[in-house]
Amino acid sequence: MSLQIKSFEEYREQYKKSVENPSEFWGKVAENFVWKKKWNTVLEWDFDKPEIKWFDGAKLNITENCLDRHLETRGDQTAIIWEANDPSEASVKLTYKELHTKVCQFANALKKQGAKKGDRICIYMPMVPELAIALLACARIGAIHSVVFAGFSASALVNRINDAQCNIVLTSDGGYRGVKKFEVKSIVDEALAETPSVEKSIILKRTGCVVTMQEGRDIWWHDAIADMDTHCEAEEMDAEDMLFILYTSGSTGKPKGMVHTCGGYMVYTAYSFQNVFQYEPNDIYWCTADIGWITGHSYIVYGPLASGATTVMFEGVPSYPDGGRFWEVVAKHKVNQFYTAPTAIRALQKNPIELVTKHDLSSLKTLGSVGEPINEEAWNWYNENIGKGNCPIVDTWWQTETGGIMISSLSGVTPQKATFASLPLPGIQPILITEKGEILEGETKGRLAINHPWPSIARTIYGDHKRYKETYFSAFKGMYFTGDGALRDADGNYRITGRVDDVIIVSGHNLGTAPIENHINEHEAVVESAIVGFPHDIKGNALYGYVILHDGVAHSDTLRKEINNQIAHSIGPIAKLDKIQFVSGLPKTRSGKIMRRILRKIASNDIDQLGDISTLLNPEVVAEIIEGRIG
Ligand code: 7RM
Repeated sequence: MSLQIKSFEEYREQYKKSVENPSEFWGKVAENFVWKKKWNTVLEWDFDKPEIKWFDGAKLNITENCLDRHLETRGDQTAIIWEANDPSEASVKLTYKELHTKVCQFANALKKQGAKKGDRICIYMPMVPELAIALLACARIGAIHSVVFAGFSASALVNRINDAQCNIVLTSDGGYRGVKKFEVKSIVDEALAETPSVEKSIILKRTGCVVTMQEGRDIWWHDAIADMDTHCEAEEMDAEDMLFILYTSGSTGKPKGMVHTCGGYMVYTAYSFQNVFQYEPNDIYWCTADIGWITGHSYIVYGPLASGATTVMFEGVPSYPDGGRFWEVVAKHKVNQFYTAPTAIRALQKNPIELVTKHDLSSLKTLGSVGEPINEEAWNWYNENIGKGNCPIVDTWWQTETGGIMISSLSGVTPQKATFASLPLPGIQPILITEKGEILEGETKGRLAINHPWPSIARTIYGDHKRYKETYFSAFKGMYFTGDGALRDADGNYRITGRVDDVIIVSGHNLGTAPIENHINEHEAVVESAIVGFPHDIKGNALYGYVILHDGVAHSDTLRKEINNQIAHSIGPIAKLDKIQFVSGLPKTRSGKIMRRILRKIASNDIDQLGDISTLLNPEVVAEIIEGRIG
């Protein structure tokens, strides 16, 4: 792989160059891609406006980089391996040639249905190969895709379709996820009653469930592609034209439609993919995320395909038919790079170890983690049982807004340190800063900001540039603020400690919830925990802990005492919890992030307005927690 850094020394050299002369550095990286016209300038930026332009004046189409350019060199290599929810259903392998054909064919179908450059197209589909084809077909014709995770409710879909004024919706009849066969089209029908901008919907048949088709609006996918030409000229796009919108929920208010553009996003996702995972030709790479999240966009579809990789797409869940499914799939496809989330690791860690040991995991070379801080216990379990102490773990810190991985070790190339995301990628300039804006040097902890643009930074919030500025560029002048807190060790490694909105001030002491949770989780009876603050007459705020215990462990005050002793011992008595509620689960977003907003409200007995909980992975747990609340 032409973009790969191969030694720690080279990393240091490249990093230095990227900081000293970012334009020269990224200009060179960008030469590894296919452009229809070269750029006038590599970078123009102003974080005050804010305005960021990478490769201005350049023309390209990202699908020519993900597909056409591989046809000669690796046309018969598998581009996508699709693994079904049901292990007895045959997997699907699409070569680069086949993928190219299918993308072009569907792109023509989109045009026939009236799609054109600049249109916003909503994609609400389960994890089937056609989902990847849909993204690429939109990109082929210059339409802007807006993928909505096919598990979100009709009202979530309405908000997102209306915000972007989408004219077409791509969907399926239904989908499979674990034991569930769920409806998709009926949710779209419900949503489309409130989305006047939508003119057409194309529906893929997946489960064969009964659907109602609306004359003039709805058309089956197979009918839409019938007779379509498999040749489709790629639309010429400006580097700064929008490639996609992806919604991310803020801690308050309506979701933010993050806008990513064609040139910089392509360059950075491919560059970071090749370096972080150290993908080698013929490797099989698997990221378990759903394409409904940024991780799926960047590291199932665009980054790997722009690198000519073989990427696995998985329709199912880690627990079906049993908790060994991930390892079965690794063995089946001889996966070399495996990328998942700490929440999945923690869940799988609870299973009997035979579910791991009965599968041959010897193909694995690199393990990845993303989405939240990985606690030491989970890191060790992953390292020992999955990597057999033999696979570097890349703990990749990044955000929907950053488009690509920002801080991570490069597998086997730069040093790793458990629970630390470690060093910034070339081109990424992290800063630790106090709440008041004083820049901190050396070994320290603070708020994490980035003081220079990188190619895949989101350019705006769709339709709300003011909110973009306020959210990311107003906390610290001239810097992008991540919303996360971090600490830096003497070697410059970063450990992300969690969102800074998770800091609670108890009796004047700033307490981050993440370290307290980590210490609680070390208790042998504890699976997972979440700490929030609630108003307290004397302390200002006090701590409320929600704790999940291992199956069969009795809830007792003795255990509450033990947990508090452990906190007092490891952090200090100030961090002891006033209230500890044992729960069977924590409310989580679909991407595994704890919804602290809800827990905070319950702890404060403010349960009348919990807000929208329909997008949660496990909304049912909320009632249980309210019921068992400690007043
Ligand atoms: C990729 C993704 C972003 C937020 C981010 C952090 C947290 C993500 C890590 C992490 C610690 C990590 N995009 N986060 N990765 N925290 N270590 N390796 O997750 O937009 O959905 O979330 O997730 O708080 O700000 S996201």
